[in-house]
Amino acid sequence: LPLFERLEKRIVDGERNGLEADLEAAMQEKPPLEIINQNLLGGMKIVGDLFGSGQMQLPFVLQSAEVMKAAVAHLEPHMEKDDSGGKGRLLLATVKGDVHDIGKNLVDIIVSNNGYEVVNIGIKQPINAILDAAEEHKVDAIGMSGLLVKSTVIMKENLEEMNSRGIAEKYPVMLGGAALTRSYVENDLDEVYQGDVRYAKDAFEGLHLMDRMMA
Ligand code: B1M
Repeated sequence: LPLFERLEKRIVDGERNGLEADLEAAMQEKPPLEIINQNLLGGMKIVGDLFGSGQMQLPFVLQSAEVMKAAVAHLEPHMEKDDSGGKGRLLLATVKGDVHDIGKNLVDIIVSNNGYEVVNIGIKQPINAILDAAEEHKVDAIGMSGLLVKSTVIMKENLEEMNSRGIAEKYPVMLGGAALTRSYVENDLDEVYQGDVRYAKDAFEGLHLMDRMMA
């Protein structure tokens, strides 16, 4: 197979052997972020479709996710960056009950490589842990990720909790993840939250949102 098709297939097949060599060759052709966006994410999309239609079992999805993570980790040091952190501080978490973190970690990479400091507290984070960390690290905004449909409900509950603690004005919130839609966030959740809540469809929109929210 040609290099870029092979890279996509490596994600689908969860095949790690020779991954680094292929990534090195790919970086001769295009920048790391283009490899992620154009080739690796395409592989993850196929995995999602195969899993969703019952043609792929969970352990294989996990293997694909691990190859994806290894690939991103290999590419990350080669990205152009402004790691000054001076533009503001963002807290990132995957919400309670949800383990998906590839997308959240991509947001971390893009945002922290573009002048922000990111406090990434990981997966399955209940609202108490999110708000404690936000307080402790004096963040300027809170980002929540979730891929399960039930995570969209958790996000709503989290916003309600922030309202009832009277801290909605203090923290603009950015939400992302495959189960969300723009209209759910910008219409339904916007009505719920007393502060500023916005939707990011991908990591770059996340960065642009930060630029707007921090302006
Ligand atoms: Co899961 N899974 N999974 N899974 N998994 C989905 C989400 C699913 C849609 C697959 C499917 O059925 N087609 C489905 C959810 C269905 C639903 O809720 N209706 C599903 C399911 C059912 C499950 C389990 C329940 C399966 C089971 O146990 N029977 C289980 C859930 C466990 C749990 O969370 N409690 C489960 C487990 C797993 C693995 C562990 C095997 C693995 C995750 C590994 C990991 O993340 N460390 C996994 C994977 C890999 C997937 C799919 C195939 C791929 C997700 C992914 O990484 N995509 C996924 C299919 C899909 O999403 N269509 C699926 C690539 C990633 C870059 O995209 O995260 O969307 P994404 O991020 C994007 C944007 O959304 C955005 O930026 C990124 C791109 O730039 N973004 C943000 C994301 N977060 C953001 C935050 C922001 C801003 C933007 O600001 C804060």
